[in-house]
Amino acid sequence: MRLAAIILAAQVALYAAPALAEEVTVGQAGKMFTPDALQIKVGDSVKFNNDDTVTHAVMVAGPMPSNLGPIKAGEAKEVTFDQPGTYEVKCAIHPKMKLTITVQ
Ligand SMILES: [Cu+2]
Repeated sequence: MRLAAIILAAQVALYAAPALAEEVTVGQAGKMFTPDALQIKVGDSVKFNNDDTVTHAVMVAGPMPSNLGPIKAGEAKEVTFDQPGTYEVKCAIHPKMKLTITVQ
């Protein structure tokens, strides 16, 4: 009975917590970002999966620029967006790869 009360209290605390930051996954296959446009919230992070057979190098331009460096085939890197705005993401190796991320 006591254990049940503790579990119930823990569940209530979980539901009452503010919305947690989300992790959105972007694929890189066929030398393309999929999707090529994203809308996320401040504090969310984007995980760049390299599903290709070649290395990609993700560069993020915008209010909080970052250079993720090379991401080998089968690997992934993640970046958190703590500032709102529009970000243009490119691959430094394949300039045709483009992704726009809007952070609100
Ligand atoms: Cu690339």
